[in-house]
Amino acid sequence: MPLSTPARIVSELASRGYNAEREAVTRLADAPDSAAALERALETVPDDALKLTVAHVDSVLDREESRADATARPGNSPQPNATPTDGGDPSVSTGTAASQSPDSHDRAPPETRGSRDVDLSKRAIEVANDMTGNSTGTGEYQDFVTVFRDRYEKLAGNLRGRVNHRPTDAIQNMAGGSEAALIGMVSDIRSTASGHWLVELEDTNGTFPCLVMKDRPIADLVQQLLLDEVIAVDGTLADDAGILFVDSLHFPDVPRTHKPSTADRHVQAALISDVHVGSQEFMADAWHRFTDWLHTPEAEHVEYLLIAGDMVEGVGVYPEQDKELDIVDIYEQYEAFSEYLKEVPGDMEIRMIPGNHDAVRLAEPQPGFDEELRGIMTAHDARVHSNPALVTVEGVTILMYHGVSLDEVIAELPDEEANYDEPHKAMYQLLKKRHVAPQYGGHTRLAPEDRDYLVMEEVPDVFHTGHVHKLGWGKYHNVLALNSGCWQAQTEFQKSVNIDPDAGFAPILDLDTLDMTVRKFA
Ligand code: D5M
Ligand code: FE
Ligand code: ZN
Repeated sequence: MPLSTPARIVSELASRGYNAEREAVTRLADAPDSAAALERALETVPDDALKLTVAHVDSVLDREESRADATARPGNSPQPNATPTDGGDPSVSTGTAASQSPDSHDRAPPETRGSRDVDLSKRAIEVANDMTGNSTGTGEYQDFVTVFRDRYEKLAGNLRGRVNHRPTDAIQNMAGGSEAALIGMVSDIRSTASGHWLVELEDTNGTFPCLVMKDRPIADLVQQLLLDEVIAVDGTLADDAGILFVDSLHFPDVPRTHKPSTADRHVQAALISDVHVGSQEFMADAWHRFTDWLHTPEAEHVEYLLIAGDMVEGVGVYPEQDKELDIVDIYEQYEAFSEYLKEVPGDMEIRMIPGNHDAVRLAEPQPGFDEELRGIMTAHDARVHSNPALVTVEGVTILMYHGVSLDEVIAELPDEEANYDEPHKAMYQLLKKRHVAPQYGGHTRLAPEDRDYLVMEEVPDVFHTGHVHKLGWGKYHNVLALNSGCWQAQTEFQKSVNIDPDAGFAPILDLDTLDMTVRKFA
């Protein structure tokens, strides 16, 4: 098996019972013949040692280099720079904005990078709800019926224990004045002439009108409703049983008792999104400072990098976008992105999902990249899952979703429930609705599949989105909701509509405590 990527080197070492310093893996990956270098480096490891260090790798690469130098043409000496490291010089970026001006950035040479221990045997990552390669939808009417039915069934399952519901057609036949409950998808929301709310609910048998009186406290909840979400209502039927007067309204929601899982060692993940490589506003200097910091001892526990979409700027995403493109070819954008990824320490595990700027279909769920794009992005064996996907890292379940529906939630709901300055609050609404993109037909496009991949069947421990380019986080019923900002400075469009992006931040999540720290690199 060719051992050209750090991830392959890492798994090869792990299969032979070795741990490795991060930089050792990076250097092996950069060697002209990684497999041979690995074999020779292992020969230099004493029998009782279980860790491959930079010194081991350098000892064989130095020999190789001098051998190659003897035969190579002048000026053509092979990679990498194999200067020995003292194993922990933290003299690169501290990760704070003030510490370095963009101009002082001098691509950190390997010798200033710390070499850190990674215990690869402790790594664990599992992915669920990834529909890449399993797309079945043809976009026919019947597919929409199937996906909405599935949404209804799954979310009704969450609500059944809370109300004693009847199907819509059975309610029609009940005696006027009786107590009744139903579970349905919101198919219409209207205010009546006298200011009350008429909410029409649809189940698999039909629809039924429900009236929420404007002076009831639950009227506030109507303001939080989106079309197509699934709720339950409890109330009293009118005398002619033609309408339900609502007394209580229930969302599928996250139980308040939810207990998140945590990792059983101190390990961290960097959760970022919206890199937008290829845009003139992509902040390369901030990115370099971030990746330099990842090589410092301060970041030694950051073993995972999760990217929630918009890796590149894409082409033809918005009108006039081409005026702000630095790279106009989408494949070249991914090639450039792949180069930026190579700055990340070689042993870090990278997982990504696409966003609306990436080169996959816009309709959600969005599958991970095709073979051609995967072929371009070979750095680190970075894997691309679908949007959304459930990524469980050392026991912590992270729901990754790009976040296009957040624009919709923010536009539709009252400001105190959802706004651009507090993007996590809009995420709370999605958690409450247990669906990443409830409303169909607006900003958010839907590709019907054999089931609704956008339902949150499982309560995540962490909900990670991007898209709105704003940083914000908070806990909702013990679930950490994080919108991770971006790496793109304000675009002309954003200027015109007063969007002030939070750019150049890297939120770092402790997987053992679910505490967050945010580092600024801009
Ligand atoms: O989206 C970044 C944010 O900016 C997101 O909230 C949408 C909004 N945005 C950006 N450009 C436009 C245009 N041209 N129309 C409408 N909304 C826009 P991103 O997906 O990263 O571009
Ligand atoms: Fe974006
Ligand atoms: Zn986006």
